[in-house]
Amino acid sequence: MNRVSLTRYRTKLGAFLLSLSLLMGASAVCAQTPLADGQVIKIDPAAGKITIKHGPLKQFSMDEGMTMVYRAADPAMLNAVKPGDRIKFAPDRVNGQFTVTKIEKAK
Ligand SMILES: [Cu+2]
Repeated sequence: MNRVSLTRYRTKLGAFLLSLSLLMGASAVCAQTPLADGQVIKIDPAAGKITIKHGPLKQFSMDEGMTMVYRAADPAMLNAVKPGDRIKFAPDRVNGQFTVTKIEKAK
C-alpha cells in the first residue's frame, strides 16, 4: 500500500469504528433503561389507559412516588394485567403524553 491509500483506508476504518461505537452507545442506553416497579390501580380499556401507582421516576422529574394515568402504547397490553397486580413497566413520553410501552407482571 502506498501512503495515500493507507491514509484513505485509515479514514474509512475510523468512520466505521465511529459509527459502530455510536450504534453500541445507542443500544447501551436502551439496555440501561430499567423497568419501573408499580401497581395497577385502574384500567380503562376503552380509552387505552391505565392508572399506575409507582415510585420516583427521576428521568421524568417525578421525585416522589405517585399514582397517575398512563396511555398504553398498545391497548392490548392492558389485557394481561388487572387492578391490584404488581407490575414492572416501561414508562416513556410519546408526543408529550406519559405512555407505557411495556408491562409485565412482577414475580
Ligand atoms: Cu408518575
